[in-house]
Amino acid sequence: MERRGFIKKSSLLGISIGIPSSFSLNLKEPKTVIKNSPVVIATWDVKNATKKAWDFLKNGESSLDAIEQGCMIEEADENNQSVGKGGLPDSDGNVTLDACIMDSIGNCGSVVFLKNITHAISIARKIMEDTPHVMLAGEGAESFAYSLGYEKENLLTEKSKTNWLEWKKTSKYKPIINIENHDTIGMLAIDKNGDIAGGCTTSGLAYKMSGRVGDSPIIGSGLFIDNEVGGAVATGLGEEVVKTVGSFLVVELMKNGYSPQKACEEAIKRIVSKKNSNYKDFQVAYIAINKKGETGSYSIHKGFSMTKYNNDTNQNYESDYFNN
Ligand code: SD4
Repeated sequence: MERRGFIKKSSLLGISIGIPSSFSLNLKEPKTVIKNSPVVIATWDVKNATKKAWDFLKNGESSLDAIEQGCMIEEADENNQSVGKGGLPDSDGNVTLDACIMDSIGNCGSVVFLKNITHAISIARKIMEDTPHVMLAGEGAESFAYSLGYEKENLLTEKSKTNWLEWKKTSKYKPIINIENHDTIGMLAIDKNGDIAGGCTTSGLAYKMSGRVGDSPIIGSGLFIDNEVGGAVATGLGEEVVKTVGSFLVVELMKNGYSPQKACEEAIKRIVSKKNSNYKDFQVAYIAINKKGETGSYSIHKGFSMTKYNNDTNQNYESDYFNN
């Protein structure tokens, strides 16, 4: 309550990100001691996904493997209507997926407007590892998946089809806070070596225009990792995240001394303090982790939560929020 009050009253001016005049390339390995690793955090209440990632981390697997495996849980869960199979479709009734992944040495892969394949996160990883590119879209991405042995699947479940047909009766497009932009999974993990990786996977906004791509597959917006600093992921109305390159902003703020919590708060303030911001009508949330394994999360509205798994404990934290 106190912090909320403070934030509401405090200046909403942005901070400037300066490059020290003595800037020089530091090619040495970072010396940070990782006290709180391994650890995994994710957007929304996704205990099965974080448990899966945790099991991988606990067995000494890499943060990258943990991220992929954790995200795959939500992609395969037909009850999660924001990710993978069972995702709510676009206005034409097509389920189209966006995803991206980043490893600890700055590699990234991304897939947009992917149809007929459940595990977009794995395709993003393969794009990162097996192609000279960062991003593949649409038919090209789908063909690439088939070349890897993936089979064509119908992602539109009966439940999502029924919801879409109901929506079509009015065809009114106005995503509802925490409802039609809920449950995209963004996940960040630190493994036993202290290496950070992250991923993000979604079916995007329900009933979006055909061809619409959100923030989730855009490196820097939906996800960003700097292994010497930390990582961040976003969820909510992607259009607003993209406008402030939100996840990069959170990581850059941490690089400039902000805690993960303060960095998430500042990134949300950048959105709500925009001239003519209609933030009362949409949700955006960030989660972040720094190299020490400290975590933070913040959302514009109540209703968002972060799931965290470390020390053999899986917990869901109601996020602190800006606006009631
Ligand atoms: C998007 N950011 O496509 C995603 C939606 C989301 O929980 O996060 N849903 O804009």
